[in-house]
Amino acid sequence: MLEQLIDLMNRLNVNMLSWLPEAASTYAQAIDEVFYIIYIITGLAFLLVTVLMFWFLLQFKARPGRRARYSHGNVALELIWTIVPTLVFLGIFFYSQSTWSIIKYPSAFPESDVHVRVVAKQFAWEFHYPGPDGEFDTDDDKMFDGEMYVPVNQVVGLTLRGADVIHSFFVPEFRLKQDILPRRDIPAWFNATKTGRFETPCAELCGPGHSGMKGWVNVYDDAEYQAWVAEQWPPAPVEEAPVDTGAVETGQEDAPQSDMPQGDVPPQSEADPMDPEESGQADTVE
Ligand SMILES: [Cu+2]
Repeated sequence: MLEQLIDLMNRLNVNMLSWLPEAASTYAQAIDEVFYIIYIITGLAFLLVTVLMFWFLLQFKARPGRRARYSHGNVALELIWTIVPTLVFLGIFFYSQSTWSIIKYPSAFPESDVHVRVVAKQFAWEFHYPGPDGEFDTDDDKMFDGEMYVPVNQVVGLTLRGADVIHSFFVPEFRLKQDILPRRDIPAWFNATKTGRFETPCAELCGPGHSGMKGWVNVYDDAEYQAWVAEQWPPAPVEEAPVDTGAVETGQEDAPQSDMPQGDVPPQSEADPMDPEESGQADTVE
């Protein structure tokens, strides 16, 4: 019924209803339905009030011989206009409760294999990845400035952390918006259903650079995402680690395969500059 109504309004090109950006997460549709229902209810209330107002204006305008009359009120009318809106609000509450809870209550969150820590600071987004060990604040962590990379059709668990003032993480296409508070980790999640590049503007006025505070969520398909992971955390150094600790000689024996170790060194040297940044930022956050 609702879908048919939405479809009809879209076909009639009722522009207010086509202003929403494309829906690209698993719960976007449910959020939109709640939005449409509230929109239709408030739209009807607006029409009713406006029509009644003009009708009263004409009906009770000043006329020769008509005197003003004192009215104490009408108990039945007052009960009706108290009870009806109360029921409407309760209806909206119960209707939206299931959608709200799965997005906002951590106990209702789905399991996720991909975890990203989002650090908001004046005026940038940092996206921290725990690396292959799955643990944050370890040596294999990586931080990406303003760019998040996630796989499509997978639950992505977020930890939203504020470094200074209140910010708000917002991905319009996912219908995900969550305030970020300083000194607090707030969990969130999404499951993107479309690949692409989605903007994450900060949605809370956070200072003079607020308007320039934005980042991007890059949603990759499985192959692209695996390739990205392999590029960021090349498997070779992990395999080589036991060789290094095992014996120095074997490490030298590997040396003739000069391409591999040389190829491996840059990622490590890349990783090293990351560490001071990482720990420095962690210090400022904590
Ligand atoms: Cu901000």
